[in-house]
Parts: sequence; C-alpha cells; structure tokens
Amino acid sequence: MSVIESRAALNEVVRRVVGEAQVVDMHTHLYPPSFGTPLGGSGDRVDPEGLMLWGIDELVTYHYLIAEVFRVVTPDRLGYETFWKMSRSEQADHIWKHLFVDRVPMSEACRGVLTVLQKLGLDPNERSLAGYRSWFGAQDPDAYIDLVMERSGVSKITMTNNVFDDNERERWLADGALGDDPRFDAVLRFDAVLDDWSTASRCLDAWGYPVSGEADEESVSGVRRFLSDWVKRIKPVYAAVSLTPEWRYGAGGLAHTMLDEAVLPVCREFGLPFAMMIGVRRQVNPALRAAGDAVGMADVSSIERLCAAHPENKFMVTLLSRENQHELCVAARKFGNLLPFGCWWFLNNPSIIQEMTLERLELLGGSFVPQHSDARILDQLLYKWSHSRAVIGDCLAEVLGRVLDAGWRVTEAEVRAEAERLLAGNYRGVIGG
Ligand code: FIX
Ligand code: ZN
Repeated sequence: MSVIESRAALNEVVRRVVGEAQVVDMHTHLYPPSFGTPLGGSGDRVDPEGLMLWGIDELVTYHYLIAEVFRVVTPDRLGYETFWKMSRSEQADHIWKHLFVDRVPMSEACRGVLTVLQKLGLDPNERSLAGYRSWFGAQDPDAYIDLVMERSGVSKITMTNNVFDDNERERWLADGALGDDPRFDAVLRFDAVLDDWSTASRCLDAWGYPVSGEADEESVSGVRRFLSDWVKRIKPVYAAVSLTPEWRYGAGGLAHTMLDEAVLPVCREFGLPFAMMIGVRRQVNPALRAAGDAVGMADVSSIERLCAAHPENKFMVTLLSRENQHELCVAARKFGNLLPFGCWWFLNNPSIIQEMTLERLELLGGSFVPQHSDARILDQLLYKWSHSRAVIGDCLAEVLGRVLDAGWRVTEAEVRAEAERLLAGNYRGVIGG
C-alpha cells in the first residue's frame, strides 16, 4: 500500500479509519435482556426492576440530564421528591420540555440524545416524545442490541457487575448463566470492600463469609473466598472498584491490607487485571440520587506505590479529576503495568477529551485506552462513540501529521493498526482477550 504524502490525505485516512475501527467498550453499565428490561418488545413494562435500560424515556432521564434540569427548573419551583414521584415518562416529559423544547439542547448530554435519534434515522426535531415512544416500543430488545452495536461500531460491551447491589446479586444467584451472552463481558465490581468496610463486613457476614471489623486473617480469607466464589460464578474479564479521592496506598490500614492480601492475590490467581476508578465524591447532593455525585482529586503517588509494590499485577486506571490527568500520564511512563483509560464521566466532553487525548499521545504514544462509554442506557453507545471518535480522530490526525512533517511516512495499514490498538487492542492485550 502506498505511503501517505500530505497532511490533507492523512487527515482523511485517519478520520475514516478511526470512524470505522471496531471498539471494545471496556466500561459500561449495560446489560443483555437476560437481566430483565423495563421496556418489553411490545412497549409494555416487562420487568420494572430490570437492568437492561434502553429507549427514549430512559435516554431522556439519564442522570446527567436530571442534574441539568434541576438547574433550569430549580428545586424551589419543583421539589426533588415531587420529581422522584413522577413516572419515568412524566420525568422524561419534564426534561424534554425544559431542556429540549424551551431551550436549545446544547449540553453534551442533551446533544447526545439528538445524535442517538439521528443515528436511528428518526427526526430529532420532534417537539413531543410520543412519536419516539411508539418507535422504541416496537423494537425487540435483543435485536435492538445488535442494531445499536452495529451502528456504533462496538464489537463487545463490558458490563459492571456490582455484587453489592441486591438486584444484580439476586439475579446472578438465581441464574449463573446470565452473563453467557457473547456480546457482553462481565466485570466483578466490589467498591465497598475497599472503601466502605462497615457495609462490606456486614454483607459478607450475612452471605456466609465471616469477617471481623479488622483486617485480620479471618477477614482477609473471608474476602478472598468471597471474591473467588464470584469470579467462578460470573467469569469476569477484570476486577474493578471505584474509590473516593481520599483513597491512599502505602500507609497501611484496612484498605491497604485488603488490597495486598486479598484483592490482588485473587487477581493474580485468576489472571485478572484490576481496574481502579478514582475521584468520585459520592452524594454531595443526595436529593439528586444517582446524579448527586461530584469530583475530587486522587493521590497519584498512591497509584505509583501500588504499581511498584505489585509488578506482577496489571492495573487499569481512570481518574475523575481533570487536574489529575497529566500526572497519571507521567505515572504510566514509570510503570508498564499501569494502563490509563477513558475520559470518565465529567471528563467525557469534547473539549476535555481533546486535551487528554493529545497529552496522552504526546507522552505515551499509542499505549493507552482513549475512551470508554460509561453508557447506562444501551442507545447511548450511538452518541458516546460517535462523539468520541470525532475527537480522537482529530487528535490522532494531528499527532501523526507532526510525524509526517518530521519526514516519517506512514501507510493506511499502519494508521489502521494504531487506531485498532487504541480502540480495542491495547485493552484486549491487558485482559488477554
Ligand atoms: O462508578 C462508576 O462506574 C461511575 O461511572 C458511575 O457510578 C456514574 O454514575 C456514571 O455512570 C458516570 O458516567
Ligand atoms: Zn461507570
């Protein structure tokens, strides 16, 4: 294949190739229909507590949009509890009116809903949700997953399986084959073990894993048995926790002991990478429920100490604070067992994705994972990946353009190889997929 001679030609090739490359989405909150879905194929409510969320009412009531609507119709005008008492479709009507009809839907989360409708071939200009509701109500959830994955270019969806969530845990205990859908990979998620020991110890005791209030041998072996049992049950591709900004490693304490003596040995035993998502300040406004979390800076030196202490473990890390991103890149230059990933949550906006992706390419070359969707509603794959591909493509084009200016010539095949590494290969290499 011929080499690319100009920036203009390179830009076209890079954007096309990044637009086409299949993505392995390494962190979502999505599920197959086997986990139940509130919106059945005929539009009736099949399982109100179902975990597979999809369709226009779920899209419009995404917790990002709930936070935004309370900025426009402030709680003194419409109380939180009044909102929460509304049905899902009443909440959607409220958000649609105030964020889409009465104002231009310009935030990233608002624009995302429009992109989804566009990618589905629907007219995003409807001023009422009725037409969309009948379209979505006529879809079959299982077939719809295939449609969304095909149109968003996602070849694999990685779940978040929180074993401390009663709804999810009971479903797994009732049916161990839940995760057998080949389109989905499971992930063992257990935040409480490392950052809410009072909850974790109470639950573990109740579930038959006797532990004490200390990080003693009984507790460590109880946690190891618990994690091992759930690894065997759900067959995860990695283990994961979300941690608050206060998390530290190196000064001892219960979380340090549980990591060193329970979590990381189990990861080594089963060959599992360990993902850490650090920086959420939980429930700064509890009245907003899932929308009530905020951000704080993590301690990157703790991540460095962890990677140094456990060279045989593989760590995948994403940090929630924009201010942490450069130091995470520097830490990744020091430890080959540290894989930075994604532009998480409040960072998942074009202006910040651009800043983070350029500094990662400049400091790490192509050895990182630029994005995960964090989608909670299936349809969001259609917007989260098209919005991110556009920015990632521009950043890769710029950096490869600089290489071209320095006299190095690349072929389309080499560009494709870099794009595929960024969007799938680097992550698959860590999970052994
Ligand atoms: O901890 C997490 O996995 C976070 O991504 C979620 O808790 C958060 O609500 C979210 O969906 C952000 O995009
Ligand atoms: Zn998440």
